[in-house]
Parts: sequence; structure tokens; C-alpha cells
Amino acid sequence: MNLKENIEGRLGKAIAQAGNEEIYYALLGLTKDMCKDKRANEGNKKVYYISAEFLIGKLLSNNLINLGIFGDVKKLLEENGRSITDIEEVEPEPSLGNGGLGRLAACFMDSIATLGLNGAGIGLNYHFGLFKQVFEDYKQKETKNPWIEKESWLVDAGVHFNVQYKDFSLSSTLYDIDVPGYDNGINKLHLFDVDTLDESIVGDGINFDKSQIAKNLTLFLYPDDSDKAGELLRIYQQYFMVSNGAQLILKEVDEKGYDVRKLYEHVAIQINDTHPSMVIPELIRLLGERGIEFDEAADIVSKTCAYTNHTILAEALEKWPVDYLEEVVPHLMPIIRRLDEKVKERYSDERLAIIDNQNRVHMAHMDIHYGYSVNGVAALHTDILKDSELKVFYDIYPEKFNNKTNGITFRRWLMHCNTELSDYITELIGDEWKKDADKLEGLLKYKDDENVLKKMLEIKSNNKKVLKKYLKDTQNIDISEDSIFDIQVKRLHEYKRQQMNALYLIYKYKQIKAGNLPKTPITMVFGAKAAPAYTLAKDIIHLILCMQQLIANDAQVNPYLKVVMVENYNVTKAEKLIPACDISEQISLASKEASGTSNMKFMLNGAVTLGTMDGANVEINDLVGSENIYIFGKSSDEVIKLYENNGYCSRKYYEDDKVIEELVDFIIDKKLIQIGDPGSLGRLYKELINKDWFMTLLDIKEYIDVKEKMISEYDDRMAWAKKMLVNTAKAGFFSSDRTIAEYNNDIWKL
Ligand code: 26Q
Repeated sequence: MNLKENIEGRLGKAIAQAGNEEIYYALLGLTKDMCKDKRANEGNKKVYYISAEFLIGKLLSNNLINLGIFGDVKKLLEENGRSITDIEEVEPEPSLGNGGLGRLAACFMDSIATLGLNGAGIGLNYHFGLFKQVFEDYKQKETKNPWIEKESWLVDAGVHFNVQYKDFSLSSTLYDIDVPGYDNGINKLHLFDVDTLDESIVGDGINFDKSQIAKNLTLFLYPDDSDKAGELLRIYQQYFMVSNGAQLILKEVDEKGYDVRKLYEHVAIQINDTHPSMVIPELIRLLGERGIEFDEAADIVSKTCAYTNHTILAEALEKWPVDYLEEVVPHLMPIIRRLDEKVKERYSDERLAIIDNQNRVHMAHMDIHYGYSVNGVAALHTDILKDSELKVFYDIYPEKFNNKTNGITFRRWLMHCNTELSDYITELIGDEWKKDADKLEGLLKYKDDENVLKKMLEIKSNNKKVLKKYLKDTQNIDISEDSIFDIQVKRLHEYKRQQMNALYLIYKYKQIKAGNLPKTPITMVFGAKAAPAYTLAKDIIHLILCMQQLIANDAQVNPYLKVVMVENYNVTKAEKLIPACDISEQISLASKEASGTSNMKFMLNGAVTLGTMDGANVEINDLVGSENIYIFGKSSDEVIKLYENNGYCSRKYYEDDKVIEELVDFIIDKKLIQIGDPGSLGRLYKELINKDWFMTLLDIKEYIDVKEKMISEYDDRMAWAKKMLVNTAKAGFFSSDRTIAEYNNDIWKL
């Protein structure tokens, strides 16, 4: 049967006669059936990637690409007067992640399958996801983000487990999502759900009774943990994820007839940050139930589990009070205590303890002692872990530490989101780059070819037009494709310094008011969700939204400067924003951004980075060379020293520099107070002067200078296009296929 007959058979009518929804569901069915028929990736050893987040994005187009029929489907739809873009609109985006860590897990799923490796993801099936962000009164409000429909990618696997808590147990159902590799076999993403979930307990916004665990367990990712009930709920969730995961792994090992005493010969478990760390004591417990002595069980598990660290922010490293664990998972505590005792028998240094002297369990410490690999996610990040943050561990286990610089899947982040550039690259250098990303370097031979450079600019301009229409349709905002698109999209956090970008915005606004007009107009785009209980992050969003309003209503300024804060930034929006970007904002305080991955996506799509020497920016800088990137700010060494000797005082910067003072003061200028909330703006103003923990004022002057230089150099269009080309050409290193090959060679050894 040909494609047309297949689809029309599912529709029961001609494609031309069907609605977009009908076509979407027909293609969903077709794709799922094709996955069913395809070979599964297999092998003697399997990796399980356990993660609280899998930010997978919409799946239809990517699955069609990986199955090799995207082009045919697109063409067939066009022949029948339909467009794949309209069909894509119908698909809801699963909201199973927050930011980089979750999107990385999704890219890794794609690459593991694409390399034909035997692997699976293990996570939770949150019905309302993280939350949906809406703007009201220039503030972020949260609502639930339902995404599961009757027909979806989820397939009931018919697998059920019991998970035991202190006074009750919960039963689970496993839902699977197929992950087709690009021109390779199929893997599975396993998402566990609790059978007793009750969606109706969610009232207005995202509030629900946090004590009703059986009903609330898989409602939300990262439910509010600002009180004890919230923290307990997070432990309930984490244990549900790892207990189901561990039971599934042992079930598969049994089915294959492997010896669990040799678990590590058949299984590698990658622990994605500390959220799944309880898998270690849980596996030891389950091996104990099978009659394996504690020491041997601990040894087996230690040879099976590997840990990835994604942050050096102390506050994000999980430490659970012993009392809380006793309340939720008392059967794990004797195991954790014994693991801690064994550590303390060998090492007297308090900093190495699993249970500290305040009776808190350090999840990362458990991972490092009882895992066989510890990796950071960019070269600089791993160095900082070794030299400072985890130095005491590196001193005793140097052989466990390794770096795995993050990557992104080029299927989604170029072939799918930027078809025109992708096709043009193929026209120039052939399509080997799709399987061997380093081949992109072949583009370098065109770096002085005017026709090629012009074409690059034309494609960028086309992508800007697409984004322009999208923003008009979705947020009723007008922007110009002839302006510079300057974009910062990522989780909202002080260390990422969206507030510094907002201060630049104030600077530019004041410049224009004073008659210093930019030669080319500038469009500044922000996209970010703030954690619901993170007040300052919400204050920063408020400032940006107030500036957006102020500028939109100022006829003197808005021909030259526009601000767009994209509502509910997610993967789908990223796919529209990234191909249209000129300036990629990667401005975290050096030493704080473990890697960043949007920096890689922007680079691949021909944006030029404006950044600090932080995370993977350092590696981007090394690859493209200083003429193709704009770097500013203090180095990580300098910043680390400032923290060590309390050497930063923001007030001094504020008081000693007129320009800085004027920018900060504008946050509480009456023009903004009239639009926004004086309480929120005042709080941010005071914070910047009195604390500014992430040193915004330290780098702001240099940031402004370098950004101004960058904007002026944009006008030399040919020189700029060359930078674009070099960035794309050098992005091959950041393919997640490379990252996964390294994980496999160095850690998993499948
Ligand atoms: C911790 C405790 C309590 C509640 C929540 C959390 C929590 C939740 C999410 C801590 C961390 C996260 C997410 C972290 C994250 O996304 N990290 C990013 O990981 C990317 C992939 O490695 C890196 O590129 C980014 O630099 C890093 O910020």
C-alpha cells in the first residue's frame, strides 16, 4: 500500500477533504504502526537513563524524519492542498521538563536510538507537566498544562508494579513512547504513572492538596516545595520513579536470564542529576530481597550506576532531612545509614559524609561514593567540579571523574526547525553531515563566497519573517524582519542574568530617548519561566514586561527598539525562535552555567554568540575563534576568588558609576511604577544594590560596550554572514551523537 492509500484508509476520506485534526491523528497512527513494525535496538548490555525530566517537544515531524518519510509526507500533503506546519499545530507539546537538563535527556534519547544503542529512558508521566505560563498584569501566572489526550504517543505497556511507602503502597502503570532512531532501530521512553491519580483535585491555578499522595503523585513536575508537605511530595515522586525503574530493570534482567550478581555486565544506569539518586539504595534493597548480602549488593550497584552533575549552585544540590526520608521511605534509611557508615569508616573528613552533622542526606555524595562515574557537562564545568566544588571527592576518586560536553540533536535543531538552511547545506556539501556532524566543516570552503553568504542572509531573513508572523498570530505583537533579532531564552534564574539584559534594554531606551538612534532597529526577545516560588525571578519577568509595555507605547522609541517576552516559552517556541536569531545571549556569571545547550542550538542555526567565558561558551569560543564570537566579563577564576574572599560589593559599583546608577534607578522610575507593581520593582531595585549575588553590576559596563560593538558590526552584512557560516560549520562538535558516543565509550561500554 502506498502512503496516500495508507493515510486515506485511516481517514476514511480523501486528504483534501479531511480536517487538520483528522490528518494529525491519521499520521499519529501511521507513525506508531511504523514504529511497531521496526526492529528494536538490542544488545547484551543496556543503558537506562533515569531522569525527572524529558522535555521531548512535539514528536510527529521528528519521528517522520527519523523514520525517513518526512519528505514524502510533506509532499503528499502539499499535493493535496495541505501543509505539514498546520498539522503540527494540532499536536500538544508534552510538558515533561523545565529546561536544559530535560531537553538534554530528550536529545540523548534521540541519539542513543540513532547510534543503534540498546537503551531506554525512565521517568514519570506528569499529567499537567511543569505549568503553563500566562502573563497577567505584567506578571507570570501559572496554570496547569494538560497534554495527554485520548489518542497520544503514550502506549499502555501493560506493566504494573507496587511501590511501598511507610504506611501504604501505590500501584503503577507503565506508559511507553517509541523513540525511533534516525535511520536506525527503536528504543523506548518509559513513563510511570500512579493508578489512583485524581486530576480533579487541582483547583485554580496549580494548587492542590499536597497531602493526598495517591491522588496527586504524578500531577506536576517540581510541585511547590516551599513547605514541608511539598518537600515530602517530591520525595514520594522521586521514590516512585526509581522504585518503578529498578523493578523494571530487574524484570528485564530476569526475562533475559541474566545473573543479577553480574548486573553491571548487562546494565548501566545513568543518574541524571540527583533527582533519581534513591535508585542506589532501592536497588541494594531489591538485591537484598533476592538474598544478596549487603556488601556484595552495594558493590554490584556501585559498578552499575553513573552520575551526571548539572549544576554547581549549592542550593540546587539536594539534601533531604533524615526525618523526611524516615517518614516517606523508612525501608531505605537503614541502607543509606550503612552506606554512610562505610564511608565514615574509611574517611574522617566531614565533607565526604552522606549524612551530615545536621542529619541531612546528601544525594550527590551518595552518587559519587556508590557510582562508578561522575561527569560534568562541559570542560570548564568538569574542571570546576574537580578543582573546587567536588575537590574532596576528586582527591579520593580521581578515576571516576570525567567530562562529557553536552550536545543537541541536529535532527530537531536543524533538519526539522530550519528546513531551508538544512536543505541548503545539503545542496552545498551533500548529506553526510546528517550522520556525521563534523562534515559540516565542509561549509568553510564557502566562507568567502559571496553568493553563499547572501543566501545565508536570505534564509535568516525568511526565518525572521516566519517568526514575525508567529508572534503576530500568537501574541499580537508586531516586529520587523529588518531589525536585529537579539534573543535570550532559558529558565529564569539570577545567575543567567536576564536582569543584566534588562538593564541593557534600559540603557538602549535612554540612548534613543536622548537622540542616539541605532542604525539598524533592534528586537530584543526574552523567553523564560520562573519557578513559582522564586520571587526575584518573577520580579525580573515583571521588569521585562513593564519595559515591553513602556516601549510599545512610546512612538519615539519603538521604531528603533522592540521588546518581546514570549509567553510560555517551550520547545515548540524554541524551534521558531532559534532559526531567526542574530545575537545569541549567553551571559551567565562565569562559573555558574554548567554548560548551556541553547548556545549550541543558536550557533548551529547561524546566530553569533554574545557571552561570558562560561559553560560550553568556552568551547564554542575555542572552535570558532575570537573573530566569530563576542566575549565579555570576568573569568570564572576571578569570580570564584570574589566569592572566596567576599570581594564583591554591588553598592560600590552602583555608587561609583553614574551610568550604572542611572540604569538601576530606572527600575523604580515613575514611568515604570505607573505601569507595574512598585513592590515588585522596588524589591528588585534593592536586591541589585544591596546584594546582587550573581554580580550583575560587575559585568554590566563591559556587556554594554561589547553589545554595542556587536550591533554596529552587524551592519557589515558580508562580514556578519561569514561569522554566521563559520558558526554553523563549527557546530558539529555539539551533536549529541558525539556526546552519546563518548558516554558509551567511556562510561556505559555497551
Ligand atoms: C532541585 C531541588 C529542588 C527542586 C528543584 C531542583 C532542581 C530542578 C531542576 C534543580 C535543577 C534543575 C534543573 C537543572 C538544569 O536544567 N540544569 C541545566 O542542565 C543543562 C544540561 O546539562 C546545562 O546545559 C545547564 O547549564 C544547566 O543549568
